[in-house]
Amino acid sequence: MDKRFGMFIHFGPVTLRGTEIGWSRNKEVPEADYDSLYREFNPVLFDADRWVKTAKDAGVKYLVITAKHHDGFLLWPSAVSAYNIANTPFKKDMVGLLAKACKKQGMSFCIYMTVLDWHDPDYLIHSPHDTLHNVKGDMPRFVNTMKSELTELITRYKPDMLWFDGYWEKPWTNEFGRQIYQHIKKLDARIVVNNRLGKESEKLNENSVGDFLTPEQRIGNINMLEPWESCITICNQWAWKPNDAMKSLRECIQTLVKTAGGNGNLLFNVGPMMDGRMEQRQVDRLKQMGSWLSKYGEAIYGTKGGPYAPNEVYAATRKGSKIYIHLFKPVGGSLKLPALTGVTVKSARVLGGGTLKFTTADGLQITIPDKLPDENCTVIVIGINSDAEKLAVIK
Ligand code: FHN
Repeated sequence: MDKRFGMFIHFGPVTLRGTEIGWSRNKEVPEADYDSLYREFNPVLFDADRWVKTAKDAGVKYLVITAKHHDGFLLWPSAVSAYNIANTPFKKDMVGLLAKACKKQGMSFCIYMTVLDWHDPDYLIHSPHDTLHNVKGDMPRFVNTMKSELTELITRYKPDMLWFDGYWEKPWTNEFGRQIYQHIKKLDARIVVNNRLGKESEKLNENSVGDFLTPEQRIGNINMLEPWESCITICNQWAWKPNDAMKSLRECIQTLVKTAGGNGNLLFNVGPMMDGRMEQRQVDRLKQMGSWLSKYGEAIYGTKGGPYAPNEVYAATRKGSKIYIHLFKPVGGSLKLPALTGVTVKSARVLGGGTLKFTTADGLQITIPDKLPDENCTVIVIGINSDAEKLAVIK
């Protein structure tokens, strides 16, 4: 959770069509066409070191690659299923190259794997768009195949975290989820697992399987008790889409800040192009986020969310005796915050800038310059006389 900011990468042969990974199979792309894309898949400009450097330049601390998405294609050379990258013109072990580049650059390496696989005849649903004609399938055999694939991924690439997906379809059960979770922990007890092995997706309890909550395409609510991570796309589509709308720098920064302000992480998704490059405009946007974090990262990494719950004007994070107020818009010269009961406010200043006048006569009022030092998100640091992390959340 201290890492706060991850990069999600959705990639596979579907980039040859520019449609959504998995979901466009049997929809925009006929099944036979989709399932033969691997024969043309050759991202010759893929450079693992460059992808990881792009992540580092963005201020990202962990990277999650879709090693296997719902279309069943494996981005690593597997002895379990022939539908894998070794049998493409590209041939190279993309997962292995990324794991190596992450290790070299000090980036935490993580793997995404789906528990549904519309390509595998053992899985009971062959297409989300045509559930009337399900295949016979064999789920126990399907789960064993998954265990073998996970054994390859865990023993070869030693991921720090496994990000599962696809829990919502009928054939998957909590019991299968628990079997997989135990299989993982037996191989490497240190691996962190998200909550999408289980059917319960909204809370961590006896019906859920996994270690953290995963709100998707939205910023999670402030939650000081359960670890959570929002997964959100920098564009609209998860996999690469030509001319997809991209989020503004303001929206990118404020999404990260509001996530941290809620005590959560942001897993921010990019979809590299068919030739293996990330779009330059996305690389540039990520670099702009990294430049913001190079100035204000102390207010994000290793902090807790709160004590003020995020809203449309500000979000708050805290560490030790400091409270960071992340201001999203001008406030007409004065920012009024609810009182911090039982606390003495000792100082207020712009992070990286000058001191600010404040009064605690009526709540906490801080004088704010009309022109904000950073129009996307200005950070103010409040010094108090106690441990800010012990304060209750103020909504
Ligand atoms: O179906 C997937 C989708 O393609 C994407 O991988 C997201 C990322 O979390 N998860 C599923 C949609 O909930």
